[in-house]
Amino acid sequence: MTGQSSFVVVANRLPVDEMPSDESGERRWRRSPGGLVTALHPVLVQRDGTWIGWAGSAGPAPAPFMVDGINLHPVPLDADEIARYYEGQSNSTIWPLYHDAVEPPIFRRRWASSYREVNARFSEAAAEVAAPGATVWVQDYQLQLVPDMLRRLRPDLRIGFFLHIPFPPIELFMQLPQRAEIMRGLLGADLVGFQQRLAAQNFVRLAHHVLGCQTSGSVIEHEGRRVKAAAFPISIDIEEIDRLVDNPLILTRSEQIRAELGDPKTIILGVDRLDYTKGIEHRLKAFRELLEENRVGVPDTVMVQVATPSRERVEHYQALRVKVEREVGRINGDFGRVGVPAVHYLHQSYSRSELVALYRAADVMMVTPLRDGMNLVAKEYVAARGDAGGSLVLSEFAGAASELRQAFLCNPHDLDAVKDALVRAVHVDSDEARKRMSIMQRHLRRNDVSHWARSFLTELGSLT
Ligand code: ADQ
Repeated sequence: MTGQSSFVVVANRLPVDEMPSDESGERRWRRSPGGLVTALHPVLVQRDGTWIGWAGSAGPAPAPFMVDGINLHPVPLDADEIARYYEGQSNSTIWPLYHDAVEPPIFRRRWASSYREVNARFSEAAAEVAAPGATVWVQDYQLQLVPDMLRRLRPDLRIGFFLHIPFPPIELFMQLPQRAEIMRGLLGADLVGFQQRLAAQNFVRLAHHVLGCQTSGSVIEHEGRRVKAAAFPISIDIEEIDRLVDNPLILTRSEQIRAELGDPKTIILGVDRLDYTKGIEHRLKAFRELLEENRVGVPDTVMVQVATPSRERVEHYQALRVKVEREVGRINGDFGRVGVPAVHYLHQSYSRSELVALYRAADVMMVTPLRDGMNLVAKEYVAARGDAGGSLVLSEFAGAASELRQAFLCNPHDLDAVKDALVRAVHVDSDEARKRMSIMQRHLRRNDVSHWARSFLTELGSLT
């Protein structure tokens, strides 16, 4: 059972969005925006690669198809599996547990067994399309059992795994009823990549603690093989942002946004998926206290919070939406004026160009997650500020904080620290702001998403 592709990506979702079907009723797709697919596109095309993933709707999967030179191999999920494997085990057990349990993880045996079944299905699909000796790159927390399952089906393959979210310390990971199974699953890979060095170290320690593996530095001995764990901090598609920023329409749009907001002196911006790990409530509370203390005031200063709809059927997310919207209402009730709200709250998705126009309009970008694997919004904001304007307030608990050291860093749990960082970012003199921004931009230019993909694949290819 071997296929044609010498390079295979396995991810929960295919990198395409469905468009309305054409007149003959044929389904139509377009490549979704995103750094991951942009970075992998050249490798996929050059090596007749295949991307395996779910197409996004419940029921039978469409037949394999091709978009932009990439072979797409859909894996079906039925409604029960979406509820148990995806919303349950992936997003109500693993997601909160791996993010410091900022919301309590929920453990259900039925979810775990659905996760196992779906992981087996993805593994079988990969085993079917991979050519002899192919490289397979498995992505993220929804598919942690795939490396081991796939190795059992196809010992000839070179298997990499990359975790986009944090990997927790021993004390937290040990809560997981499937802890040994997950560790064995990941150790099926030759190379396990993380966003942060600390996460890779947690993984090595856990391999010893849970399975009794011998370890030496970043190498783990498992079932007679050597598995390497290392950090590969993900990044953004700089060229895409450059192209957007170079478009005069976007700069016009950004001026228009400022005018629509009443030409305030300072625009503070937040852009996040509406997720409890992103610290949206803490940020709003910090802004409210600054208004109460008259350290900032409407209409000179306004805040724009974009909160992208996310995982709307998961309970924690429904509760978060209510809390965030209540807080926005409270701030606007207390501090807004007719026609001038203090917080503009937008529960919507945007095009890439509108997002970049917002980045260019914002004087201060607030990225204050309680825990985040990387946080690409922080990197996108810096990349969009080729004018070296603007300031970034960044949580120490975002992976991006290890690289963007010139941001105004703060502990999002310490409200006074968030307020101080915000005030410093609002009042920083323009020379200093420019210097900070330029250093961070230089870093991103050398470390974009193609660099990330190349480093991972080179390391995977060089392992013996
Ligand atoms: P996310 O938790 O989704 O990613 P993030 O890294 O910030 O978080 O990426 C979000 C992406 O969505 C950004 O590219 C952003 O521009 C886009 N986006 C956000 N709001 C939008 C809106 N309203 N409209 C359109 N686009 C919007 C996970 C991990 C992160 C890790 C990434 C990549 O949680 O820590 O950085 O994967 O590995």
